[in-house]
Amino acid sequence: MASLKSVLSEKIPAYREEIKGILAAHGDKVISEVTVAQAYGGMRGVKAQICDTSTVSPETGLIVRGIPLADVADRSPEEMFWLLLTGELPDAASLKELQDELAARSEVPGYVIEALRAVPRTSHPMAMQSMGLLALEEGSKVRSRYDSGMRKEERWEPYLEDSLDLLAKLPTLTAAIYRIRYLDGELIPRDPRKDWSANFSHMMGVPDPTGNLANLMRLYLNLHADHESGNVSANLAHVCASAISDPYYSVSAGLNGLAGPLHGLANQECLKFHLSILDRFNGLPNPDQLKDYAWETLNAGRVIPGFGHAVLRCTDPRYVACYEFGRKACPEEPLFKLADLMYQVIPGVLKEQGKAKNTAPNVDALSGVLTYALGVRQPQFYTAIFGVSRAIGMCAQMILARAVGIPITRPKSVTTAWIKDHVGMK
Ligand code: HAX
Repeated sequence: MASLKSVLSEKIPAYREEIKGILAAHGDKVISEVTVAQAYGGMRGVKAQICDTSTVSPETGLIVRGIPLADVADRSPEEMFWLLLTGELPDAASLKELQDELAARSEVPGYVIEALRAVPRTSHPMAMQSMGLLALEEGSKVRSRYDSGMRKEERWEPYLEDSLDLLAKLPTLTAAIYRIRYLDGELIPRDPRKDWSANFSHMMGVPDPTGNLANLMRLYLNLHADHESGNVSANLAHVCASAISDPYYSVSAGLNGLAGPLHGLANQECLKFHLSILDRFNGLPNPDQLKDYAWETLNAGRVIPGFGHAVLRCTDPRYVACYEFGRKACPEEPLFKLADLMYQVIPGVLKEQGKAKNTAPNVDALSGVLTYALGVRQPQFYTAIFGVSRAIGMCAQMILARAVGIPITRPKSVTTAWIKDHVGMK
């Protein structure tokens, strides 16, 4: 048995040396070029940042520390956090120690709950989640250690401490948001017999007679944890933490990006899209009706949520894991049947339109469908569930970045006048 901190303490010196060696021998080698189109196009495909927790292969999807997602999809989110950070899965005793540690740190101070109660019930759960983390910042060990003069090599330690606190409290905070925002505001205490994700669904208090919702949350919180570092939420958190803003500020920044409809909010948008279809056709449409509806959406200048991806050029393996889950847990649900029909119809429509580079579904095409089918009927809340999970990856990435002393992010921007001059335009 080992603690996460002791494993990291052992591994970090070698990791630092490895990077030092690469930089000394190959620091001047070119790994990417940037075209004018990429500079105007969201930097798509520009390789200019290191992320060792995971990588996204366009052809096969997420690979976590060299392991295809499908091979670790059945692990717990706590195991995923350990794997992202250390490159190994914990043994049973080490996992138990991490889980006990998270349990011991899970209480959210009363003033934070009061702050959540103070905002209007029309506030978006993502705004409340981000705000809740900022309220928790008061307890940051990064900030207090920095104020008392911490050495640069030590920075990863309080980042780990804050991350453990933050991750321990985030399910409590987010379940409280659910109960304040949608129910009677009575909070449910955590159950000491349950682990991190089981407690999250327990504290939300949605009836779960089959246990399927708890199982879905375990899968969901594992699958969404990390997706390398160029995506909006991870990138925002990374950039924010590069200024030695602590994990509360940095994860909050990441959550603010996750709240966008082209990123994390897509699960909410996707579910709304599914519900609108069932509503329009008073049940399942036939394939032709669905095709017409999809064209109507595209012709109105809107995207089809849950399809396409900035990096992936295949069916998202997270979608596949959700599909397998749904096939067992709720195969007869009209929403699940509709998702299946969309899988058959939408790629063809997008191909015919000829714009999207990837016409296959991403995880958002199913995650909301399953969450709704298993009893969480408030689509606006879904991105907050995603946030609980994505915080795992954001924290892992910023701990490692501090461990190897990645400096403050500061790419160079250029003006349109500079571009015109550079390419020889008058
Ligand atoms: N429906 C309609 N049009 C689509 C589309 C879709 N599902 N996916 C891509 N396109 C369009 C783009 O809007 C773009 O159109 P313009 O040239 O008119 O701007 C064109 O196809 C080329 O886009 P792309 O290069 O294939 O994709 P991008 O990297 O620009 O964008 C997105 C990737 C995920 C934002 C995009 O596919 C999209 O909007 N999908 C729907 C929303 C969605 O599912 N988002 C969740 C993605 C997963 C995620 O991050 N989850 O958090």
